[in-house]
Amino acid sequence: RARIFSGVKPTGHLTLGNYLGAMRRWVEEDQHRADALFCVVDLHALTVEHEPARVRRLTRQAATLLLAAGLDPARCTLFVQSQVDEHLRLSYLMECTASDGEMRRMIQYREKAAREQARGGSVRLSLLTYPALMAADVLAYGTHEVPVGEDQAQHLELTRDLAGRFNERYGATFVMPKVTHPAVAARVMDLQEPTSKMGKSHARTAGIVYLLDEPEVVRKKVMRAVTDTASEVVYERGERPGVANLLDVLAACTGGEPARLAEGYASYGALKRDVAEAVVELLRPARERHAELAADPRYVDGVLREGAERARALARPRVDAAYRAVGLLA
Ligand code: AQP
Repeated sequence: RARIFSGVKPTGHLTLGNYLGAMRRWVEEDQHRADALFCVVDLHALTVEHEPARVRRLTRQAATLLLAAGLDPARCTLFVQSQVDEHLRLSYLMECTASDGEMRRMIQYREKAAREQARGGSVRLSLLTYPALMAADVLAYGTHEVPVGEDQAQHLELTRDLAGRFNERYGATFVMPKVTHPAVAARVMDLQEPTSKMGKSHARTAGIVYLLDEPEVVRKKVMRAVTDTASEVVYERGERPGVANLLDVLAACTGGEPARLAEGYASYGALKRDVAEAVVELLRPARERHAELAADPRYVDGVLREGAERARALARPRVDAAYRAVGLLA
C-alpha cells in the first residue's frame, strides 16, 4: 500500500481552506486506500511569535477536529509532531543537505519574515529552516504521496530536491514523494481579500471561515464576501477573483464545475446564498461531532499517544539508516 503523510499546523483555528485543500481528501479517500499518517505539526507553530497555552490548546483542538471530521484511528495514524523525536533528528540532517540560498528563496519565508519585520519583531532562525523540518516530516516515513493545498507546492519541491541530493550523496535512503492537490479549491482565497489565500493565522478574521464557526457566522461571512462591481456571474480567476473563489467553493461542496455553475446564476446574491448553505451543510457534521469529542479529552489524548508510538516505530529505522549513511554512529 502507498504511504501517505500530511499535516496541519496549530497556528490558529482550522479553516475551510484547510478542509477543502487537505483534510477532506484525508478523510474521504486517503485513509481508506493507503497507509496514511496525519500529523498536527506543532513544532512548526513555534517559528513565529506564539503563546504557549494557545499552541497547546490549538494542538488538541486540531486533533479533535480531525477525528470529528472523520479520521478513524483504526484506519490511519494520527499524532503530534513533537511527540516523535525522529522528526527533529532527521531535520538536522536535512539542514546539512540544504543550502542557505534555497531556504531564503521560499515564498512563505519571505512573506512571513517581512510580516514579522513590519511588526518590529525579529525573524526566528527556525522560520528560515522550516522547510528542512518539513522535509524530515515527509521523508522519515518513506512517504509516497503528500496530499496538500497548492500553497505547499514550493516546500514540497524542495523536499524532493533534498531527498534526491541526499540519496545521491549517501546512497538510496529516502523515497521520492509525489505531491497531490485537490482538483478544485486547491487554494481557497480569503473572502475579504480574494487575492490572498485564506490562512488560519491571518489577523483579519472577517474573510476566514473557520470549521467551528456557528452557521449564522458562516452565512454572514459568505454574504459579505468581496466580489466586484460587475453583476454578471462569470468564472474568471484573474479578473474576478472574488466571484471565482465563491464558485470554486461551491464546486468543491456540490461536485460541480465552477464555470458551468456560473451559468446558473443571474446575481451575486443568489450565488452567495447557495454558497453559504452549501458550506454550512458541509461543515455541520464535523462541528457537531467536535462538541461531543471535546467533552472527552482523554479519548483524544489516548489516540494521540498510540499514534505517536506507531509513528515512532515507522520512522526510527529510516532515520537511523540516514544517520549511519552520513557517518554517524547510530
Ligand atoms: N486557503 C487554502 N486553500 C487550500 N488549502 C489550504 N491549506 C491551507 N490553507 C489553504 C492546506 O491545509 C493544510 C494545512 O495547512 P497549514 O496548517 O500548513 O497552513 P495554514 O492553514 O495556511 O496556516 P497558516 O499558519 O496561516 O499558514 P501559512 O504559513 O500558509 O500562512 C496544507 O495542506 C495546506 O496546503
